[in-house]
Amino acid sequence: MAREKRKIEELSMWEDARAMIRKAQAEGIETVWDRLEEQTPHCRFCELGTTCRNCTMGPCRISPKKGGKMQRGVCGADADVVVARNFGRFIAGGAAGHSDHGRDLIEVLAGVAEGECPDYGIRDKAKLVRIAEELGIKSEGRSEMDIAGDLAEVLFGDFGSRKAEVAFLKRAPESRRETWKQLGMTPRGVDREIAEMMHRTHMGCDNDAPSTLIHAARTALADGWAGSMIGTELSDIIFGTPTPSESTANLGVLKKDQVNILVHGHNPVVSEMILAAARMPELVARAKDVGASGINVGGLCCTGNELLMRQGIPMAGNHLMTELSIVTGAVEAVVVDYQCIMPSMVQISGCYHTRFITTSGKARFTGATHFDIHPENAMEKAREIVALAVDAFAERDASRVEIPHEPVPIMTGFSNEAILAAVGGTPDPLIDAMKRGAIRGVVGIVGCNNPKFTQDSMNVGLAKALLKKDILVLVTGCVTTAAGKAGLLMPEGAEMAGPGLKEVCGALGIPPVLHMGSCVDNARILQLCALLAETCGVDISDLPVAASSPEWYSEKAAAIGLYAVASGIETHLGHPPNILGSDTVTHLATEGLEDLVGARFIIEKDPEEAAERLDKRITAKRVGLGWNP
Ligand code: SF4
Ligand code: MSK
Repeated sequence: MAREKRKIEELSMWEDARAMIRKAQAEGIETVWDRLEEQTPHCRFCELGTTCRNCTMGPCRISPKKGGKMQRGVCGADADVVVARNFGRFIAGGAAGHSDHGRDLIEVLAGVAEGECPDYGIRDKAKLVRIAEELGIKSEGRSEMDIAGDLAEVLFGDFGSRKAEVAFLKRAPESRRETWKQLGMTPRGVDREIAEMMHRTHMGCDNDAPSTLIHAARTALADGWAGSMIGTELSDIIFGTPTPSESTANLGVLKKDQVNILVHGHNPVVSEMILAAARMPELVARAKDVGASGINVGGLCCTGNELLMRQGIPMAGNHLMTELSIVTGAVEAVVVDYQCIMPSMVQISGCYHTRFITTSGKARFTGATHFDIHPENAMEKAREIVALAVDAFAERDASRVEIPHEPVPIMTGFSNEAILAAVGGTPDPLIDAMKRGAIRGVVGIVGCNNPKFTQDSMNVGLAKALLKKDILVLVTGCVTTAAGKAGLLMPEGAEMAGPGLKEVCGALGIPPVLHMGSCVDNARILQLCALLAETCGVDISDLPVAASSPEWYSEKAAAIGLYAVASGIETHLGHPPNILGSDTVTHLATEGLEDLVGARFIIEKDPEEAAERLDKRITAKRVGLGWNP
């Protein structure tokens, strides 16, 4: 029987999205939902994770029918081995993405130290000194540039093979590090763990699913405690540590009378320059010459989050809004760096006057206009890009412009430094609030959109359900815009919280959901958990904290989930990774890891039920600490 096509209301919970899906349909523009429809049903073997293409004796498929034919690949690998290998490579892909992003920041810092990147500098000097000292670099009597150079060297070392453990691992509680050591999970070097994952999963190597999964966790930990953490800390040093500020979100942030430039991707190295160029008087004057009243830079996905956190730019949308933003007909240019950028955006841009501009040699798109941006030429190229966008304004077809909705206000900028400052400089007041049950627990809701879900329904549904239980929610990545559009990123959102959380938010003037940044900034959450654990004298797995990625889609999100679990943080996923073809792997992920690392994955597609299950964990941990449940 043919499946019924999903109604527009089932595709997204947001009116701005629905309006643009309607417009796309009316204009004959294909979107992510159309392609999902065409791809459904997906290959069952691939969904189960039991296809293997790791050599040319195959490709092979392992049948889910126990005892039937095709129980092993040509080489003899069974379902457990195939699923574990696929999952390991999936994690390696995610860890590589975050970590290569982190490496790009080290290169900028090294370039700044050597005087080769005049467009960049050190905006948070105190943090530079603090991090350098933390990593054993002397700062007294030395120039900033010398310190920055040494810091870059130490962090470059985290990518290699010469260390017993990555530098920031010292931030984890001793007991956690001991667990990792016992399990052979200590991340030694980012590139080393990723390369070893690829090696282990070559035909004829690691043919024991648990062993492969332990290394997958090690690879993910290299992402969380090194690649991502380096990305976050160096972005703060170079571009400034975020402090609370207000902005706006949804497609209504686009301006009818201005040149609209959307920055998309993950790394602030390019987007910070685009923003700086867009604020230059000569380019604003050029915009006025073509009839616009100014230049408006808005954010998409995580590059948007980076600039929102530090510069307060408005957020046009998250992952599933990226195509739809162009459908407004009001976008002169989409400027991208890397990750999570749908290739279809090139075609959709081509249906309008929108210039689709790539900036990284690592992320070229056929049909895009490419500007090869390096730290040495960034501002010069950014100026050219903004000029191109300004000139495109003249080609905008006013009859095709539709900007839905008024933007909603949001509050952002909650770095750990800002959170600690808000509670008086130490974690003690936060812990006191947790002890007395005003804040019963903390859950980080992070990650993506996935067209398989009604956009943001899980992200928002889970956040709301947790708040009611006096559980403080931290968000990063694409959940940010979801929470913002739902009114949860404003202090007034505390009205939706339980009495304890409402009281704390009211006293501090903060929202019940705190925005902590982009995908790499989940490292901030790791660091916060480590700090809370150290202050309480316990392991991270003893804390009433949890994580969730309700609508995740990417390899990076899986890596985040795995480093959270391996760090002792129970993690909910709205749907499973492609592992269900192996009982061993599925059991390890959802049960067995609890015995090894003190946390596991929960898979649950209903937000209320997920909140119940996370609450159960939080309650158990509170009891374990001797706090009232
Ligand atoms: Fe098939 Fe084994 Fe080759 Fe994979 S590694 S494609 S299971 S023969
Ligand atoms: S951008 S990884 S869709 S959060 Fe970081 Fe959003 Fe997920 Fe990409």
